[in-house]
Amino acid sequence: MLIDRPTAALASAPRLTPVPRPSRAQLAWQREELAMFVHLGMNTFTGREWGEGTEDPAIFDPQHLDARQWARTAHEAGFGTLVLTAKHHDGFCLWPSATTSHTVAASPWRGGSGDVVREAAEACAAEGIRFGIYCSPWDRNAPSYGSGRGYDDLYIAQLTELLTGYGDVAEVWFDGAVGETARGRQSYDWDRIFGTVRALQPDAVIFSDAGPDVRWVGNEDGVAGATCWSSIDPARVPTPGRSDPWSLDSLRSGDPDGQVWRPAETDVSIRPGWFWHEHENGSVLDGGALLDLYLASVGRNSKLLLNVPPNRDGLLERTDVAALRSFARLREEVLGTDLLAGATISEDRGALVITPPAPVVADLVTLAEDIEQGQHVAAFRLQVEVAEDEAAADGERWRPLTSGTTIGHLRALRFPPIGVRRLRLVVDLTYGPARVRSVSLHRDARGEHRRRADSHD
Ligand code: FUL
Repeated sequence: MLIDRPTAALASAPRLTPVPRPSRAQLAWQREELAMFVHLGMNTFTGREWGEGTEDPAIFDPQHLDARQWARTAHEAGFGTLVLTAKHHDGFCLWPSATTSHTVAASPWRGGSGDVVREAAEACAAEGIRFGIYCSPWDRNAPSYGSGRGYDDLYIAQLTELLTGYGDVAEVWFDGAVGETARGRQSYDWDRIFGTVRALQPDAVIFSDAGPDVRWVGNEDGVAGATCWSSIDPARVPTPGRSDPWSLDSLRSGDPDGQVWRPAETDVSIRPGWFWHEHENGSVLDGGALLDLYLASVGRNSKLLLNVPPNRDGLLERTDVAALRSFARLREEVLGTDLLAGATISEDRGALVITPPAPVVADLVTLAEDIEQGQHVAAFRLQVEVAEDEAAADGERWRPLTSGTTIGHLRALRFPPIGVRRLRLVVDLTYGPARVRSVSLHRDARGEHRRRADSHD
């Protein structure tokens, strides 16, 4: 239910820096909650995850490629953006780049006149979702890789083609992978790279470990930090590609005193690998597992970038499509019903008391903070009221239900099923005015099945 009044906090910590706030693009990015990653390329045909750069373009032939199927599946399952691997580490370009001959133009697909980037961009436009691009800086095919400026120029030329030839790009995705070559170790000119995106697609959000707009969550397991601030100290992760615990910890949790707004994106694959491999067809996450990922990422103030890779025909597998549909259905079943609908709110000793029209049984709570003015809540608790004869010796009728630290765009917390007559929200600590926008209770019947199954083990 929506909360129509300010939420008071018992204590307030002084902020050491001015409060960062999201830009319009960052807000739109986060409110979308779900984006689909599409890994397709040489690896789809070689069965590898990282190609060498020596693969023969003759093997790239996804004969039934249908980008409309990808975009439609994404859209129908509630995903707002599709991010395509225009080039992976093997350097093979899914568009006919003028910068290299290692592209789709040298493949048999569509007789050498195909362009996957164009088909994907047009499919997204036709299906009403946004389009994003991942063009790997690490390139094991480019002869100039490792030479410094020569490769920088090539990479900027590729980005320029991608950012000027395919309409609006909502997200530009960078990883920090670097390869050693006989020529040396390429160090990327991030200022120039980010500057190129800003100049050519000023409304796009730029993702990398080091932002600038959106940060990596620090792992590929699909789980954001239980504490997850959208603000971060940029000095802790100044460039992409660092894997020391100091950086990963910062990416995972953010920092309440961070000077910049840089929310976390959680990238994870629906399959064990990022690319399609036949032997992984039996290891596709099902709808329930995807809902768990959603609660552990979006439900921890992050955005979920879920990878769903097309097969050698250029199509998403039936299993993957079915899993996405079941994920959408489950989201609707579990989160689409707010058991606190129609509840009334009152105030009690600085806390909010929420009374549903009739007692409800719930096992999941979701809270949302109004983040337009920044993220402030650092600690909160939820309590349930027990009957008079169950009250503590001192007459206290509020029992702990669950508690957490940050809220942000969304915070989801599970607990064993419990009957709730009244719910009390206590905000213990904030770094600014608390603005809890909604509190909802849900029932995820799957939890009970699982627990039952567990108890049989
Ligand atoms: C990483 C890459 O090394 C993986 O192959 C994959 O593309 C993942 C999303 O990003 O940096």
